[in-house]
Amino acid sequence: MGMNVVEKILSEHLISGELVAGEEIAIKIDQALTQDATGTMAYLQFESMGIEKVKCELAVSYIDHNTVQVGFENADDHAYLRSAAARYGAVFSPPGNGICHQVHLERFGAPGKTLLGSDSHTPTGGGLGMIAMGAGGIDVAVAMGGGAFYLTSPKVIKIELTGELRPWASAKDVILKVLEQFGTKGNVGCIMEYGGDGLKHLEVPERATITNMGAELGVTTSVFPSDEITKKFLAAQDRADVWCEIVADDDAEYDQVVKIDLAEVVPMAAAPHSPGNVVSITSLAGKKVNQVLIGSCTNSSYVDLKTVAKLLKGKVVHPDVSFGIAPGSRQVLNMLAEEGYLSDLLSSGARLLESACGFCIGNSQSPGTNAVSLRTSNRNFEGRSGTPSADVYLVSPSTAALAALHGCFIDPEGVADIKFPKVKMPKTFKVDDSHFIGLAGEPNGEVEVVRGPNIGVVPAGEECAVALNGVVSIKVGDKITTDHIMPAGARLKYRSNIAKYSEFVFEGVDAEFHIRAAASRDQGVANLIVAGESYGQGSSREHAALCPMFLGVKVVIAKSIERIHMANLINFGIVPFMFSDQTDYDKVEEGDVLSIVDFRDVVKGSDTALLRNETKSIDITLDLSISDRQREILLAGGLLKYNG
Ligand code: MIC
Ligand code: SF4
Repeated sequence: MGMNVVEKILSEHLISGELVAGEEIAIKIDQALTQDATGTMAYLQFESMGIEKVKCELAVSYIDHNTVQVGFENADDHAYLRSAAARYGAVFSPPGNGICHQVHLERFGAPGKTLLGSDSHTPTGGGLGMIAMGAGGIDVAVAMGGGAFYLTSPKVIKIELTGELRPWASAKDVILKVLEQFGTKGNVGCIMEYGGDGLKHLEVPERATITNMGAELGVTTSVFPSDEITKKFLAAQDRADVWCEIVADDDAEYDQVVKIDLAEVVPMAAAPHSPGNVVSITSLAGKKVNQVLIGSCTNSSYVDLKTVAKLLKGKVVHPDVSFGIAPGSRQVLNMLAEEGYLSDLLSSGARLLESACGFCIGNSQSPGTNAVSLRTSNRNFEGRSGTPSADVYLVSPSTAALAALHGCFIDPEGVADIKFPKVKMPKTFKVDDSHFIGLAGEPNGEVEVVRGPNIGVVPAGEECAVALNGVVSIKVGDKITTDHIMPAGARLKYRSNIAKYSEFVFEGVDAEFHIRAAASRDQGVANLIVAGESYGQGSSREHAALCPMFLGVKVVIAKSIERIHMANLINFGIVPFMFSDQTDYDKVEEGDVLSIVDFRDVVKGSDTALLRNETKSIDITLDLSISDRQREILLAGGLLKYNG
């Protein structure tokens, strides 16, 4: 039987288990990627596991998230990461080099390889034909130490692309279409594999936009084949040597096949407050816009920015619009500068933002009260921008540029006076690796790791208790994102200091949560979180498990939990139960006292648990559907204890 692209790459990397959807498998990781906001914790855990050097083929430590440097904390984090990279043998990509996913695609990604990154948009690498996945920092630390990565063997969904995109419709609109169809929940355990005739019209950066925002589907990852287009891209990056062909066999099988005719894709937007809330631009035409921001790991490539420059050349953006651009990498920015496009952008009124995550993570450029903000990024969760009352729409670069010019949403097909500027891929990119440190990847045990006062310690988990006696310290609804659980933005600088960062758990949902939780923890009462569907959507930040653990959270009971967050909960010893009957969600309220008498035995080997709601005198059945290895981790009190 023939193999699809996913099977080809996974079978080459399989260490244990079978490629049967739903089974736990372990795979070898070739490349690892960290960014500063999750990287400090990843390296602290790497160190606390006693690993002496990076053992996978390549590890790159990027600084791209916390570059605002208000206060000493960010700079201290950078110094820690820079010295840790030198000591343990990782490549260091300093601030200014660009956003990890964009830079990795340009300079390091390679077809057929596996990549594990402590960032949920690591699947960007799937645009090059690699299996690239996001995970918690501790899983990446294990992979950097040469350990296997455990995941559920995926179902593979083929997205068969036919036809060619019309002018004004872009890769962003393709992934928005996929999101419209599949939504942001219910896709756990799947990989999207793109194929079909339409591939020949999609360049690598466009493919990467699609795999990047595939993260919002909640899938394990997304992947394109590695073909002649991949080869051309790598050659233009002066990396033809890493190319190999990986295409699905003619008789490859899939769990599901969905067809998309690219010619039918129209410009779209994800409306507030979810990437899955997809509407057509036509339906928004005329709506006033206050802010337009172009950048992020989704849409900040050379072609994206050049398209915008061509649209804006010789024009001035609308006076009511605050317009910012953040080129994805030093390479992109340099090329725009050398070729004069940067000047076109600046003359149009663009504010040049750093080549970094910046606005996307909400640590700069927060919109005004009730403002409408158009962004080319991938997440518009409520409050992520830093302004809870703002309405953030996610759009393509050309939709954003037209709105910047006109001060409102514009249906591009109705704009008679502007022609769509089709930008071709450059034959060669401007390659300059001189700013990476440690490209040889040699560890140097003599280097002293720099630890400023913001570099905390990794809190230790506690062994699983015999019985659970606890209280529902918070009850939340559906689609609670990791931004709700553990806000980034202004709080980002505390990522390396768990005691401090824990004061902000659920800050935007219930600012008193941390006080209540710490009080019951200190009285020896376990905290439980009760949640609806798709709990823990979004970021890979393990802090959304680590900080609750620090506050004494022992259990999450939800209708469903997203993949990366589920793994993070287990890694930090928090037991992830599901309601056997989802209507039981209504039978538990905040403040209810709950118990599971045989808690440890359940964790050890039972698929169900009987939860007693002492306050309401009722019993509720819960499911615990995890692997034996995950049970061991929970019993030990988390992965660090399990490994130690
Ligand atoms: C995000 O886009 O939410 C982030 C910030 O990149 C996160 C990582 C983090 O929280 O540091 C992600 O996507 O994993
Ligand atoms: Fe950075 Fe935004 Fe991409 Fe996350 S989604 S890696 S914050 S640019």
